[in-house]
Amino acid sequence: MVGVNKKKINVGMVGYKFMGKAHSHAYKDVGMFFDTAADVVMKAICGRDENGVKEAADKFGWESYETDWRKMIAREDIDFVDINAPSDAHKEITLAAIAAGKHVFCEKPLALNLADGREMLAAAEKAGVKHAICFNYRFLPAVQLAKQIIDEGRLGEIHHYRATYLQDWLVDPNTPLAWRLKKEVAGSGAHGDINAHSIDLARFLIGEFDRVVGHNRTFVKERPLLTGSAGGLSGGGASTEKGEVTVDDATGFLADFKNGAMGMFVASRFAAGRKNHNTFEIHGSKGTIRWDLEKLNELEVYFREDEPNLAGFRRILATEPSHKYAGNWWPTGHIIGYEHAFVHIVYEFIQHMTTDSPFTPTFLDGVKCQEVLEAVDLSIERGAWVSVDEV
Ligand code: SOE
Repeated sequence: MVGVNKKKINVGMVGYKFMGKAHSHAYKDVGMFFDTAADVVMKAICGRDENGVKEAADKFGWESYETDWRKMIAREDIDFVDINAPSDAHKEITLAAIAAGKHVFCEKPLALNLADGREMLAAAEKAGVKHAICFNYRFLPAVQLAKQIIDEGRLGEIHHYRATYLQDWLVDPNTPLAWRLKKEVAGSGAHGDINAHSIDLARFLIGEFDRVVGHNRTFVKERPLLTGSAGGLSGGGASTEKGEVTVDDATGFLADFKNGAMGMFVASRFAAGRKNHNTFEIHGSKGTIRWDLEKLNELEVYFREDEPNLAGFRRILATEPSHKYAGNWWPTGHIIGYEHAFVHIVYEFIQHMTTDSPFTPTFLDGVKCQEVLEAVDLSIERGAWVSVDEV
């Protein structure tokens, strides 16, 4: 609820394309649907291309725009900095924001590598600023319900955790060489980009990883260079010149969890027909739950205690007021979408910054995720299992 006498909290954001739009929407909507402890003010949006960032400021409703993030971070009227520029910029911008005493909200993956992520976490903790990483999928009502079911023991002992994150935006070899395909910019390909989400959801839902062993592929080794800027996953023009793809197109791995569960993960951008197929299926001694981002309001459940002649999977539509966050939107059955998870994480981080309420995922979760990502990479180099505690 927006109030005349409420405190204000001013955000400055670096990035204005795909995630910049999703985060801008969250800042605009959050006060309309959630009773925040402070009203968030969209003070400044920052991007290198003045025409592009000016258009975004006008379209998304930012009070001002900057083309130099250092200038924006130095502004007295900025309380926290949202970093959703490409991954190679996360560390430098985040460390500068922390040094300026700002709270920080960073898109995933936290950094290009584990050492950088650990440096960012240490800096945030030393400075005493609040820090968050945007693992948005934790904040969907059906995923929150899955966690409640597991935490209440309704699945019993967890035996299996299986996750896929499948897209198909690169299956065409003529799709240009976007920044997500360059190791020096993205850090890794499907692995750091979307296995990161599956790893975070697994940690959120069933706990810590013990050891992993993986494999990966780069199916298309070179692609047309990109001409012009591409906002989303692809788009932009294709040059006649080609450049090398320096990241994985797909990475799969097996995992053992510290609680004894067995894990299987695969992330691919070559799964023709799968558009944003982020799924998990969890089997326990008392039953099973399954979730699919492409049907994000639904949770499939199976409980062994059901009468045998009535036993079977059933679909729970997580839109009841009792389902976390769902009640803030619409009456039951009026479903929500991908963008609403960003509103929820923004709400929780605003509360964390202004009331010191509990909040995860913080940079620690970003580092824990990076540890699993790098343990998988090391296992691929060695061709053998790697303990996550080793990296
Ligand atoms: C591209 O794979 C992407 O935009 C990811 O970067 C996001 O984190 C994911 O939520 C959707 O797909």
